Amino acid sequence: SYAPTREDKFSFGLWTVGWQGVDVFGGAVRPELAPAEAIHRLSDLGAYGVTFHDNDVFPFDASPAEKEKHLAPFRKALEETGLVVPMVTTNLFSHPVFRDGGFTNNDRDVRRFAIRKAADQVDLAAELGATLFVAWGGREGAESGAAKDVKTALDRYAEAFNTLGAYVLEQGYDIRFAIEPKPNEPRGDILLPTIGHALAFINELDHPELVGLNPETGHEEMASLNYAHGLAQALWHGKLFHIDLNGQTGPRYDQDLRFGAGNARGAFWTVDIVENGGYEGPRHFDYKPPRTEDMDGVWASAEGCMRNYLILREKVRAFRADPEVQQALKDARVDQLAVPSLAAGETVADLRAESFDPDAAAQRGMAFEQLDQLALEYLYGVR
Ligand code: GLT
Ligand code: MN
Ligand code: MN
Ligand code: MN
Repeated sequence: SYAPTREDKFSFGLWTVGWQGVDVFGGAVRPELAPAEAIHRLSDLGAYGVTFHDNDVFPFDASPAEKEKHLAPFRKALEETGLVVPMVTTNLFSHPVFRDGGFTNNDRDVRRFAIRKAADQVDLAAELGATLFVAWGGREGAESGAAKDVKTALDRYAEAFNTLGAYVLEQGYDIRFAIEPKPNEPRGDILLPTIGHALAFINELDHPELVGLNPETGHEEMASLNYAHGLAQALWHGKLFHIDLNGQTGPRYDQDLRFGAGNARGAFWTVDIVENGGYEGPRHFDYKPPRTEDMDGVWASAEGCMRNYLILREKVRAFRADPEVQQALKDARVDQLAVPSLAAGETVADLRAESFDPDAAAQRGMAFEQLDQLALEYLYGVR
């Protein structure tokens, strides 16, 4: 059976199952979902954690007393279910004040407010025991040319992370930040559009060790990039702090399908790298139950995310354990890539001193197709 347990570390954003289906062409198709109810339902389905934006739980303009009123049932549901909050994030995109973004808004007063709003949510993260703070800058960007001075905007973007990093250190919080790249939508061009852009940006910060990545399947695939490769590179840099799993069918609008829908082959290699690449964080789903669904469909899709992950995990394990696959890996010389090209102490002079016959080497095929076919046969369910 593919029934999830808490050891599987599945988590969901409150905004996923709580999405009412509002899009640019139509209004809500589903009722509001109280955070406490979402927590109970997700717990019953086998999740271990929930994540949320400040304004998924209390309104934008809530007074401190109103905040507490909304937080009380939320906290109670966490206690009753034992669900954890591994990650939190801030909504710096819905309110009209963020029409030009938060941290990189041209208006200084809005930037100061955005940093303050994020800092408030950092406090709540610490209180709830969350160790990760996701920053999705969906409104940080532009549709036009001269309106956004990108180099200066990056100065302000860095300033925001430096300020929040200093705040976390000063408060002694055990919290790190994870930037979530996205190429476009809602802005025409978003800043830090891919994993690679974000990795390079992080290196310019005051405390790069405090900042990593939260790559989302669909966001990389919207840019025709290979999500599993992106995760592998983030791991290589020690920067895979969190993941947003969902489904996407090629370069088009952000579909946020349930995990395993869309690019199924990509999902197979995603599970392979998540399971075997050294990532130990939550398996977090950030998807949107399609607008066609009622609440039963919402819970079916949440269950589907976890089942698809477990189905693929089983297939990946069987693939890796198969002696035929191990032979095919050898035939493809995957093990040879792990041998350094130069032995210890060797230099270019040693390379020049050796004889190499390119024409002979050029005769060798790589035997990759045979290996890939084995993977597909596991995916297609015939092995
Ligand atoms: C929003 C966005 C997601 C981000 C969330 C975190 S909010 O739904 O589309 O990809 O992960 O801010
Ligand atoms: Mn996301
Ligand atoms: Mn998305
Ligand atoms: Mn999204």
